[in-house]
Amino acid sequence: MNEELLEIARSAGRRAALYVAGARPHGRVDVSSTKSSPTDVVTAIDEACEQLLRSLILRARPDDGFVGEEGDDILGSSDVEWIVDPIDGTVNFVYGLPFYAVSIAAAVNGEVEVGYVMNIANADEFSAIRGQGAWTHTDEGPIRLVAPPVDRLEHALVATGFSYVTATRTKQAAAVARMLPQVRDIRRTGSAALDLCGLAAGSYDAYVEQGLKPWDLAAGGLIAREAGIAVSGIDGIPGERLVMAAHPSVSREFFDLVNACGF
Ligand code: LIP
Repeated sequence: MNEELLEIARSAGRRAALYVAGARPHGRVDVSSTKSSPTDVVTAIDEACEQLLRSLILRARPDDGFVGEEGDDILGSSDVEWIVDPIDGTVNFVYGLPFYAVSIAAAVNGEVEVGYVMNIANADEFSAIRGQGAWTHTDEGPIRLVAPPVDRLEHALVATGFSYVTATRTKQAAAVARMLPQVRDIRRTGSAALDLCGLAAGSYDAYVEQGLKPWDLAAGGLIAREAGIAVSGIDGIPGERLVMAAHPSVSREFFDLVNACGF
């Protein structure tokens, strides 16, 4: 069943990515509305992409539930719920920075079983099935993702992100300032899904962020875990309050550093 769910996610994700890439005008994309703050933007392409994903996925599995960033949730009658971010990294999409992704996860009885993420800007694809590993997909075929170890925390390259809400960002910036001297460096790319896939692919060694929604985290979190990354949060559970992730070679030290820096 999980293989079928991944094939649905991949097929819909590829169609949606083609739509978004084709619909994006040259230059900056018009913003149609905002959400949690004046900088939390939504575009008409976000909304159209989510509607496309919803129609493609529910045409294949009409009894499933659907939770998307931009639209009304659908309570299904099956055991499967789709968790979808049509464009993760919306600000990057608006500005034309090449880090924005379609992110699709399928949860069965509440457990994320399948994750699919594609960077729409460069067609980098990542996928995972729970217990069966994480993969990136190239023209030569799928390549298994196994995250590399880090020799010491001071050599860890850390990805992070910030809330759209000014008061929260201020606290996050102070925490990152305390962390920066104790790690190799910080990267802030603007897409949680691609940050987590980056850990799986060895582009980063650790990640910390607060304020993630289920659609930011579901697919990328599974892909990172299936590549051997420890993904955690408050009381060990990643969620909106905190997501922290690192290779097991430094995860204990990194999680202690996250707490010590005041995230
Ligand atoms: C984004 C996240 C990112 C976070 C951004 C934003 P969106 O999601 O993926 O990690 O730092 O502030 O929340 O809003 O582009 O779907």
